[in-house]
Amino acid sequence: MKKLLLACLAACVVQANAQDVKPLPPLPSPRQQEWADLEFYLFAHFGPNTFTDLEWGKGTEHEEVFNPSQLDCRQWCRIAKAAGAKGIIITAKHHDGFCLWPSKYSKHTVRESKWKDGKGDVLKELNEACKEYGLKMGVYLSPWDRNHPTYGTEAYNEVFINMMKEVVSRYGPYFEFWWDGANGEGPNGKKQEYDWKKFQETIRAIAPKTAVFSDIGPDIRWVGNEKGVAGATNWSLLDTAGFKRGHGAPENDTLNQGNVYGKNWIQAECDVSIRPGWFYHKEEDAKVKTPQQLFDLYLKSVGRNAALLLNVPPDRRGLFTEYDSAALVGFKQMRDKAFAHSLLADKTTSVQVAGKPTQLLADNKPTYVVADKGIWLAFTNAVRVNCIQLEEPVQMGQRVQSFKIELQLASGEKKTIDGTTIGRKRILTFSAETVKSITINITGSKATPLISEVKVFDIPDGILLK
Ligand code: FUL
Repeated sequence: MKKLLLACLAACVVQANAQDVKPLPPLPSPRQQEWADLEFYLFAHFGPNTFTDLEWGKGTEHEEVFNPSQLDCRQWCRIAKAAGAKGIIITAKHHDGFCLWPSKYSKHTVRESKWKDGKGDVLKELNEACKEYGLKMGVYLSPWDRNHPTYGTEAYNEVFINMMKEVVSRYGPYFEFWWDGANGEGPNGKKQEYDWKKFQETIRAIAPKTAVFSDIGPDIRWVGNEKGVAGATNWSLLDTAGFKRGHGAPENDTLNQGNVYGKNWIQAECDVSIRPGWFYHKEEDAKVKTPQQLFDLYLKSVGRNAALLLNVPPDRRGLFTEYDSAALVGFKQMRDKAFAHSLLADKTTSVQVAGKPTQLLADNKPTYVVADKGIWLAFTNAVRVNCIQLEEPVQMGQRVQSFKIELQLASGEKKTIDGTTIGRKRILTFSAETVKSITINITGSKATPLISEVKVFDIPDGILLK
């Protein structure tokens, strides 16, 4: 009965306050929302560099160098799945121009290698494995090409477009298409003028549901560093007028934090490698990030309104190594332990919004509370707390500019935590306190502040970096 009453009051609060709230543009497109819900997925840098120990292949490598002895994309997918990743983006073609599929538009491909007598096709194998394991597939295609004979001439733009069409029609659909902004010299010493306008028209026409990444979108933006760290202030909004991809992109700080009044919805993605390099190097086996470090990156990416694209480079066998796989599984176990149970789900908790009891709307995304009068969480018995998660209903636009959280401690003291943006998900961690109640006040907002989720956690010791 009490539960029913609470639910009814919750509904009343939502309806009464929410009716005059209008969405605040810019808003995410359905394609962007679907992508954002994935949160965490893998990158796989694989190609001739794996065998030559380089990071940027020269484009002159003989195709024979590419010869994985036991390539098994199902193993990648099995591990990705165990890590709780939702998809894998593969470097179909890196700057060295080598194509991991037998492209009609290049003579520098798996077809010219000795691997499987030239009959192999990494994209096909990954596509099949992703389907088997229920993972999404994405593609990285570098416009910079140090091998293609047409690079540096207008003809290359057509080559790149044809390659996009080829990989989409053969192995699509993709959840994400990754355009690298790097632009250096090709084999004839010339740089290319990329026809981005045409590239974009093409990808929209052939893959309308695919979210497209580059430094400045159109759908997903680079976070401005390769460390996996989004700004503590992070708007999903960006001004792109007057900017270009690559060298003409906004300052890294701007990409890292977005623009508070940005005209376009372009959420950030944090790309980072599990090892120092993007490609596999044996000497880095001992430098794989620990589960704790990965957990910290999760807090600084997903927990700061961005996505986490974690690179796990297959080795010369064509397999994820035991080191990477152990770290990934450890990372998953930490997430499971940390976020298994929100203390607000406990019966002894009461939640009030604007002075009225409510339930905070777990797993009910279209719903939210108007939070201009504060949210109050009280525990009958004091609880140990070191993490609070907040979410805005981003389909209504990103609104909150600042907030203040006050912890009323069992000792009688108070502790205050200040924050700025929230967005899709904001996870705050702090040293553990024994808490009687928590007050969340939105202190700055571009429009009526809306909150769709609050969770409170006691993350076990040994997970958070000191
Ligand atoms: C950069 C490239 O130059 C690196 O090799 C790597 O692929 C990284 C993800 O993007 O622009």
